[in-house]
Amino acid sequence: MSQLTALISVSDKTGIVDFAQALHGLGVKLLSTGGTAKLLADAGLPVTEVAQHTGFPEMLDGRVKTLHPKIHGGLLARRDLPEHVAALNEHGIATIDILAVNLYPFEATVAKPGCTLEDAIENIDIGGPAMVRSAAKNWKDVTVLTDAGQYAQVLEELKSAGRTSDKTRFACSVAAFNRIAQYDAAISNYLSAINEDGSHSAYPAQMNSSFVKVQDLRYGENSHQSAALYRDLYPAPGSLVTGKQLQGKELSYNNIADADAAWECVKSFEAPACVIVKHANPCGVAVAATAAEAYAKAFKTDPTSAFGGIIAFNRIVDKAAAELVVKQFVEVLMAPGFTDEAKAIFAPKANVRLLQIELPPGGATPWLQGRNHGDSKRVGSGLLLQTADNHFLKKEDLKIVTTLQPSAQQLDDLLFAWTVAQYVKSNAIVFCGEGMTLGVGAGQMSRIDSARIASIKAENAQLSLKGSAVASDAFFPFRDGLDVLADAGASCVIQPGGSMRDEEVIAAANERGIAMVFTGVRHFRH
Ligand code: 93A
Repeated sequence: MSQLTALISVSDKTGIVDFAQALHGLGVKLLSTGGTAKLLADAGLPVTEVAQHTGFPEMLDGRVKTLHPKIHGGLLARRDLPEHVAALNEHGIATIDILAVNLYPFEATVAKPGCTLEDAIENIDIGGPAMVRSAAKNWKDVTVLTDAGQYAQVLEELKSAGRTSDKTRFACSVAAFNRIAQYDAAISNYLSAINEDGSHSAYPAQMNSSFVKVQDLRYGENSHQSAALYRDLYPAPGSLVTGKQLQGKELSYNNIADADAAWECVKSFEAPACVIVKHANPCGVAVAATAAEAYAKAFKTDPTSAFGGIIAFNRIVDKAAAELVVKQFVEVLMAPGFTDEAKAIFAPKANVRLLQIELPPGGATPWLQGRNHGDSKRVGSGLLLQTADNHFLKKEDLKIVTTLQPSAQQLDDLLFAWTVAQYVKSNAIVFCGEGMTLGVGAGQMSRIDSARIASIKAENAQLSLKGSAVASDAFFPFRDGLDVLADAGASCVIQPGGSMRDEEVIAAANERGIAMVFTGVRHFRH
C-alpha cells in the first residue's frame, strides 16, 4: 500500500506530539502548519510545512495558510474516480488521508471577561473548518480527527489493519460536522448579541443565547437521570449562576432549581426579605426591619415544610440571622454576603451550602423591569420559548372593584401577596398579613383547592387569617373560591379579574365585606 499522508494543524496541541510520533512510527508522512510543524520538528519528527508543500507561503498573519488547491484537492479527490485521480496527477497534487485539526479557540476566547470584538474576530477559524468539511465530505477516503479523544482508536486501527474502518471514518465525519455546527453556532450567537462597536448588552434580548457548561451534576431530578448545569455566556448580573459557593456539599440539580426560585423571589423586594423554598414553591416569605426578623416571620408560615429548605436573603446574613437559621435543617442558604460571625456559625455544619450572590444593580424594581432573559421548556421534541414574566405592578395600576375601599395598609399587604404569588406554582393562593405569608396554596389543578390548602396550612401553623390579604395568581372562575377566602377570614383580595363571572365574584366580595382589586395581569407559573 502506498504511503499515507497526515495533515496536522491544531491550536490545542495537547497530545499531538505523541499522536504524530505514533503516525510516524507507522510510516505516515507528516504535513503541518507553522506552529504545529515547529512543535513536531522540535520533537525530532520529520515534518513538511504546508507552505513548503504548496509552494505558497502562509500570509496575512496566518489568515491564509491551508486555503490552497493542493490541500483541498488532496482532501476532496475521490480515489475511486479515474477523472479525479487524473486531475490530481495533472496538477501535481498528492492525496491527504488523515486530517487532524482543532480550531482557533473561539468559544474560550469570547468566554473570557473583557474579550474585545477584535479578539473574537481574530479567533474565527476559516481554514481549519474548510479542511474539516473537505475531509468529512470525503469520509470514504479520509479520516478526519477533530478531538484528541479520537487519536487512540485511529492509531489502533492503523496499527492492526493499515487503514481505518468505514465505521470509524463515518463516525469521525459525523463528529466533524457536529463540531463545525457547534463552532458556527457559537460565532453566530456571539455576534448576534453584540453591536458593531463591540459593546454588548448585559441582557441580550436574543433567545439564541449560547451556553457554557459550568459542571456535570451528580444526577438530575432523580438518581437515574444524568444532568449538567450550563450558564449563559453573558449571565445577567445578580443571577444565581454568578454566585460563589463558600462552603458545603456540591449543589444538586434540585438544589439549583429551588435556589433559583428562592433567589428570583427574594430579589423582588426592596425591604430586608427572606424566602424559604421547598420543591420550587415558597413555603414562607417575609419582609421586616432586619434579616433575622424577616427569617423568623418567614419560618412561622410553615415550620413543617421549612425543614430541609432552601433559604434566600436579600441582605447580608449577620450573626443574629445566622443564629436563628442554624437551628433548622437547611440545604442551601444564599445571600449577597455573610459576616465573619455568620460564617463561623455555619462552619461546623459542613453540609450546609452557603452561596454568596451579588444583588442586581439598581434595586428590585429596575431589576424586575429590566429582566428580559427568556424562559424555555422542552415539549417532547419541541422547545417552547417566551420572554420573562417581568411585569411589575404599581399601586396606580390597581382597579378597586368593590364598594369597600382597601386601606393603605391593606394595599401594601395586597402588593406583597401579589409579589409572592408570582413565584408560587399555579393555581396560587397566598394569604398574607403584616409583611409575611400566612398560608400558601400551590400547584393545584383547581383554584378552590389551592384556597382550601392555603387556609389549612395557616391553621396547621396556628396562624390567624382574620383580616388577611389574599392574592390569587389568576381570576376566580366562580364565587366559590372567594367564599373559601372569606370563610377563612380574608379582608381584602387581589386578583387579575377578567372572568366571565367577574360580576358574580364582585357581588360575593361586596356581600362578604371584602375589598377587592383587579390587576389586569395574571402570573401563571408552571
Ligand atoms: O487563519 S485561518 O483561518 N486560515 C487558514 O488557512 C488555516 N489553516 C489552518 N486558520 C487556519 N488554520 C488553523 O490554524 C487550524 O484550524 C488550527 O487551529 C491552527 C493551527 O495553526 P498552527 O499550526 O500555526 O499553530
